[in-house]
Amino acid sequence: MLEDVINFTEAPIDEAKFTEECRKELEQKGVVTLHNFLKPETVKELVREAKSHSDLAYFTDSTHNVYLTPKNEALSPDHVFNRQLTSSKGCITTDQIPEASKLKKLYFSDIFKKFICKVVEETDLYEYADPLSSINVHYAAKGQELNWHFDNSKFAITLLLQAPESGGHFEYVSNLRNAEKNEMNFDGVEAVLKEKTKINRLDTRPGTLILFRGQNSIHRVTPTEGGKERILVVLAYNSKPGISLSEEARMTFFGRLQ
Ligand SMILES: O=C(O)CCC(=O)C(=O)O
Ligand SMILES: [Fe+2]
Repeated sequence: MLEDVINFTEAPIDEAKFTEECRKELEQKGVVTLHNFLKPETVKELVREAKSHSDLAYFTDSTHNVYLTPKNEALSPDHVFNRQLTSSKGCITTDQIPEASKLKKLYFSDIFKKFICKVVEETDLYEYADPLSSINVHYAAKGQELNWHFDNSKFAITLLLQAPESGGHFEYVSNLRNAEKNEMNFDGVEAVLKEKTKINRLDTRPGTLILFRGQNSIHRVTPTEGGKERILVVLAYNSKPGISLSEEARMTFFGRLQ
């Protein structure tokens, strides 16, 4: 039952009025935050489940530019396009999440997909064709962070399961570039990296769902502080069936292809 997963009183995602409010909010702000989206007992269950599989997590200490692209040798090594940032992220993949998990119930639910379709203005949404990329559980222990980047995908859905004692904040600057027009906004990115721009921070708590347009909005997650790890779920969909995450990205994030 989806009612066991989603708190429909706080987030009536099956209602047209609520759905339209979320669509408008995403259009205007590039982000929708739904607190208490997950039922408290579901959060507890999912934390327990995530912890029981954390030994399977693949951790990478990767370096990347903010655009998540290979270097451009035509530009100097210290050009902002080539600036290398470090991220340490560990996650488990769709195939490592139990079939009976409430995460799968949510991800494959028609009601949830229909809601997301309307909010992001897509006709249909499909799972990834590869067995790894649709649902990921991320773990960030003390000192681990996800550095500044723009996403490759048009939108992302996250669910925070466990917040650290401090740190682990999701920070962003909206509409810093225009990927559709191939605008990179090097000066804008430079200003963010030098912390000369006003940076926004999202208020997120265990059970909060965030729907975020990260392709044009630069964002990061600050280092976890304290002994309690940050645990977060990413749900990813495609607008067309049969699409796999690129082999390069799968090797970087998961260390394997399947
Ligand atoms: O951990 C988060 O809150 C955001 C994750 C993220 O930005 C990403 O996976 O691209
Ligand atoms: Fe991201």
